[in-house]
Amino acid sequence: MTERILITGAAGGVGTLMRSRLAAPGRVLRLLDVAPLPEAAEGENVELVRASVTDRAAMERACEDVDAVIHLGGHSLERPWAEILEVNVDGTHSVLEAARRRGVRRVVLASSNHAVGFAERADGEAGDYLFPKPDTYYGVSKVALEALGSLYHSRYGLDVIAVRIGSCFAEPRDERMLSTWLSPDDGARLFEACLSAPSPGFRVVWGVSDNTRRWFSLTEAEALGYRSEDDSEVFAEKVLAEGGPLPADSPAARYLGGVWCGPDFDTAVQEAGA
Ligand code: 15L
Repeated sequence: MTERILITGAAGGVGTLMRSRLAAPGRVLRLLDVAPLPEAAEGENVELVRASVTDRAAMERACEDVDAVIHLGGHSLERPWAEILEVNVDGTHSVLEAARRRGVRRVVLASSNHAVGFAERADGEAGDYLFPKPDTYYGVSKVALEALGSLYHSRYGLDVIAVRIGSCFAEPRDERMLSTWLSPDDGARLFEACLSAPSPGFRVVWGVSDNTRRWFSLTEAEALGYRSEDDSEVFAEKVLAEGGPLPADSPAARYLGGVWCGPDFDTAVQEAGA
């Protein structure tokens, strides 16, 4: 039987890294984005949908005959409040509501370390389900995403897994990412575990590789069947030679969210001009 997975935000950074990695025999990837998506390559089993996650009617059509949704869509960086509210919060509501109406039983949500960005590194390994401590409006939207996922599980019985992604890039880019890195291959392993775990209910899991310098629990992700095979340490020498260590007393060194906890990400003050 053919399985169909809808991926929102498929043209974005994580979506692009996952497109080839989540391809599998007997699986159709329905790729949705408001931005243009690269055409299907030879032999690629994909359906392309150009739409915004905020367009409820389009989302309902996109959820037709779908087995599971991986919701990566939305702003991936800090933005003014109105934009975060519309795209990240309303957008996630639209995705979950479309899934409910079309009978999709499982939704995997891209949450972020920035949902708990103001948690202090000195407090030790960040556990699964660490209470929210967002560092930005973007972080607040990820807390809302998790709350919406919890609601749609409790009230409607959808299986919902919120993955608090660390830093999913081809390679770690700075010292912090030696701790927060989720290798693209591990990302695909984790999403596969989220898709296949029997009856997960509602979960919040960390999305990171088993890095030597990891600050995060892997307990809940491993309970779903995830096994990391990568470690950022292989990049450590190069990364530290390029960027050097962070000043120990900087917000970037103190908090999980790194520089997002510093003044450059104080959107309220920037929006007010004071
Ligand atoms: C995120 O949530 C962002 O989407 C991504 O661009 C990175 O900044 C990442 O977090 C991170 O914290 O490294």
